[in-house]
Amino acid sequence: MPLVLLVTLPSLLFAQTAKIKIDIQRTIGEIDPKKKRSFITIMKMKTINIILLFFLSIVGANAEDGHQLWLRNKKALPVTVVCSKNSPTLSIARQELQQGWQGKAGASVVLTIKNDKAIKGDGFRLSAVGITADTELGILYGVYELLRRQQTGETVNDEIVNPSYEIRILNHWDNLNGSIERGYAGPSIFWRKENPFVVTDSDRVIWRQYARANASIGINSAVLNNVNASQLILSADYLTRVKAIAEILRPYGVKTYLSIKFTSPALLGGLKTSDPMDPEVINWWRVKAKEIYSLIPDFGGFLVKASSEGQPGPQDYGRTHADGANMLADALKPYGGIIMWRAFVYSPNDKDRAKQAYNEFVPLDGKFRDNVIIQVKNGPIDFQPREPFSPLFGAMKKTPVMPEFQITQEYLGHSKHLVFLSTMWEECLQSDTYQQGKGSTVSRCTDGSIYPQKHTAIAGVANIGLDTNWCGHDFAQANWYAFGRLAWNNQLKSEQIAHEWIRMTFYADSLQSNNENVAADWNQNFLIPIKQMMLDSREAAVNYMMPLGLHHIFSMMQDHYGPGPWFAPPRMRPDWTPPYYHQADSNGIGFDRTKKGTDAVEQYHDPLASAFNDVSTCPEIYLLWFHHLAWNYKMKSGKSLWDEICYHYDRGVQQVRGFQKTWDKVKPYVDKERFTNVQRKLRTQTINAVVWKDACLLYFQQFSRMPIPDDIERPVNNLDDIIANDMTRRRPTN
Ligand code: GCV
Repeated sequence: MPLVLLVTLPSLLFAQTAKIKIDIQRTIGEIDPKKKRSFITIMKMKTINIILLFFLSIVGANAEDGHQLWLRNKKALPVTVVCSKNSPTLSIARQELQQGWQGKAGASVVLTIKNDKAIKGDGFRLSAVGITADTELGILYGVYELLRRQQTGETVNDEIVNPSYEIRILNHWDNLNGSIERGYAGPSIFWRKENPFVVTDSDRVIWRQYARANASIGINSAVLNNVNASQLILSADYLTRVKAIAEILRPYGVKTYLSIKFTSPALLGGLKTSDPMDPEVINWWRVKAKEIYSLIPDFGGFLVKASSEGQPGPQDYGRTHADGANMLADALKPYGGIIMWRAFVYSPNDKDRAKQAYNEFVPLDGKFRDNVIIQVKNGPIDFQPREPFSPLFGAMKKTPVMPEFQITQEYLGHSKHLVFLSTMWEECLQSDTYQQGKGSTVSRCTDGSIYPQKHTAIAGVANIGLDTNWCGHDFAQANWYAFGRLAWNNQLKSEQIAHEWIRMTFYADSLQSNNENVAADWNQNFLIPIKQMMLDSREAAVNYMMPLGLHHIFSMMQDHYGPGPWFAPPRMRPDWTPPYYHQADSNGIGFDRTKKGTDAVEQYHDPLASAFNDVSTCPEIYLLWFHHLAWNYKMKSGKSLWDEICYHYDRGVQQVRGFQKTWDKVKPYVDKERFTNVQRKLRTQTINAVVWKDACLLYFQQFSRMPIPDDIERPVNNLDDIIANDMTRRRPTN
């Protein structure tokens, strides 16, 4: 805050308060005595508000660049930490308690490592006086939980807290030259083009901060490089750098994994083939595994994108996914390593891309080694704003399947749009597959509750880069946070996650007084509206991008940012063009995946298969995913399908405008930097939402030939202009 304001504000405040006092005295003499009491109350409130505003203006003036994420420095109270052991992890635990204690001043916390049958894996027993766990990492997670509860005002009862998944992993799509595929927050924190093998102090600082942030939300693993992998990652120089990274991540419990290229034996090792059945290839991987584990004894394993989107794989040698995965699994087995084999496969020849992963993988159920997990994207296509869950989650009985969520907003406005993804992941995790009858949710099918699984895991494609605030958008940090929290507890509600994140990210140190008015005011005027904005934000994006089950109608298939339902360059493979997905023509719109169409519904268990198949029971959120319907099809609301589409696009625009208003109102409660950054991004988002609406309505109107309902804002863009100038150029830079 400028010095001049610091000096003048108190005197202004004093003058204003004194004036109010005089006003009160003057006025109450003149008014009806019955009204005096309420009048005095109002005037007192006015005084309190002014004091609060003054207070908040000081708070708001603190510089915040977002780098501290949800771990912002707090004024810690004194605490005594009792722990009979010592280790790098335990000293982090101790230090975190001492630097962040918000409980009773002078309290003692006892950290105890001892076996307890009720505690699983990284879990712990929490009480007001201490934490017990089987492992040091359990202690560390318990410490973060305790501090979080203190900060968010949650109670601490005597309870066991166990994680839902054994492996809670971030996938970094970071290339070895420092760029990030689908990254919108600057270059990689792990790799760079210049001096790639020099490990600097600032590398170590950022890796440590990264590890701490992950540990604080329970993330315990990271794949350091892109699934579109270079064979070079397995070369000696890169492995030495991986070792350096692993050493920093280790005390925080973050295990290192790598993505590998299936043809590394040929490309890096100089072998004639990379056929997984070839003895030399098998041996090459064994030797490589030995080399890796000699450098990184706790190395986690490999993530593999094979026979997918042009990446080489076992099918190039006439082998199956199981042949490829098992060969690698055998190489890592002696060291306890794991193979995460991705099921993201589709070919241009298939009539329906949504069916392919299931068709390829279900026949292989039971054929994988027990250290292989199949990694499945939440939906059957590709991280769209809304998809039904992938039917593979309800299909495999003898092979563990792990969900892959996308934290980076490839299809949700990059780091320009405010979209809280927790609600989308919650929707997926809570979807019922009916695999073992009612209640077989995706969460239960993947966390070992339904079938015993040797390993359980969940992955999130990271949104992290070298940007000061890590994620590009201040609110995109909430998605990293939410992924960690859901990976730890897949039954959490987005409302709670948003609440925690806002409380930890925005509640300023200087607000941490015992003044109830300050806290109540902050809750009422900041926490509640901002939480609501976050909870509504994903649905808003669905509304202005692709409502009612529409999907993959983006422009420039390499960019996936703006609208492009028209995009179909000659000779492009059809499943890389939006018309393949929306199927709009003069008869109607939508992809017919019913029994009369591609029969994708058949990949779901009943009663879902029948519900999706029947237009009258298909949830409207998935309507055009499963059905091709006439433009005048009558919706449940009584409106025609065309009108309903129009109203959804319009609602999306209005929702984002509402977010702008919400944000502008909370200005006194936010530091200037973050306020301005978010305000600018919301402006961009609104401009973009209008373009999405205009583009889609004007394009589809060519087929529907129906008017845009009167009460909806008229388009402000012309379709030919939008097509000619893609949105990347029309959005302001921020
Ligand atoms: C890493 C989509 C993305 C690609 C990504 C791929 C995948 O197609 O556009 O960038 O590649 O998914 O998940 O492998």
